[in-house]
Amino acid sequence: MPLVSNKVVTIERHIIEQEEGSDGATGDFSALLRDLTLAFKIINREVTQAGLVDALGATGAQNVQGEIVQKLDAFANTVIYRAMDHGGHLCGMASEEDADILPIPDHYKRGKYVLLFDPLDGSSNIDVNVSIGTIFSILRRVTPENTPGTLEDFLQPGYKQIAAGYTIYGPSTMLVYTAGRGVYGFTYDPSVGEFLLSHDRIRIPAHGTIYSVNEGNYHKWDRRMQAYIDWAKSDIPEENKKAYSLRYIGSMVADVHRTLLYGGVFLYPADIKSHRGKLRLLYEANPMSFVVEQAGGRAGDGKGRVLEIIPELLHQRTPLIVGSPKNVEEVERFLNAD
Ligand code: AHM
Ligand code: MG
Repeated sequence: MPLVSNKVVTIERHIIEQEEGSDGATGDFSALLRDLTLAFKIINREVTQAGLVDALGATGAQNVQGEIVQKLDAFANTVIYRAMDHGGHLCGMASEEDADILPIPDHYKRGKYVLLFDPLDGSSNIDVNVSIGTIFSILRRVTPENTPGTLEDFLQPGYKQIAAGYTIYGPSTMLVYTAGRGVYGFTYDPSVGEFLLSHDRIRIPAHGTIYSVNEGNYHKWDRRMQAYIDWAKSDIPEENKKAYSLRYIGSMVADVHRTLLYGGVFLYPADIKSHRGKLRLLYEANPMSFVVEQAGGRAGDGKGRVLEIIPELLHQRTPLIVGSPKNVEEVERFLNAD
């Protein structure tokens, strides 16, 4: 993958340059992404301090600033809402943490986009210092301008996304996004407080040798899914195939990020307990599928393309198979077998 050579490009500059090249650009969209970036920086600050909360906030209930210590996912949720409610770019938001649409307060201007987000994905990893992430998706509203956003604005298929991406809080913090013209990755430099372009035009390998799935669910899967996993971890000399490696972090952002860079496949299939899988279509599957497709990958639910699913519910779940095009085809071959 080509690393950027000599130019230092902040995410802000990059977004502006991208928007300048598109028809009918008003700067509105750049400003929206800029506001979102601020929220990610604040969340990053808190996530990287997480282990210190107990040490510093000895009384338990308050941190060093005298604020009530919130759980990190609730904190991230509040930060994104507060960073985005007054910019004038959105007519509503929806979060994995909230049952209903989050309205824009009446005293703020309403804009032409809606934002959907998972404020801190990978909840089981939050307290153990393992990579977690924020996922976002932006759609253009379909209801009349200057009115409050309604469910109709949110329940749009994933191929209508204007932009999507994620921030991964790991050994370093990275923001990866697409606005429909390729995928770009920025690494956060805390010393200057900026996300700097580090991964230009990311392309996923056509095929990889890693599969990523919670194999503890094996006995709850359909036999076709079991057959794929059995095949994936087998040496098959007549096919010239070696056993794939298994990597599973349990944070979708981290597992998909690795898949994007190294190739392979990430799966969260349906099982006998969860007939529609676990992951949420609007906050998790759609944005990650958009990113991976834009990088040359593929994303399906076992029946068709994830981005073509017509959502019926805000918190709808979907099975997900996402990654290198050839790996996803391999899975689909098994799932479509008799
Ligand atoms: P969350 O939104 O509660 O964090 O759940 C989503 C996460 C994904 O990041 C991850 O891929 C998956 O749940 C892991 O689930 P499991 O623990 O069943 O393997
Ligand atoms: Mg989640």
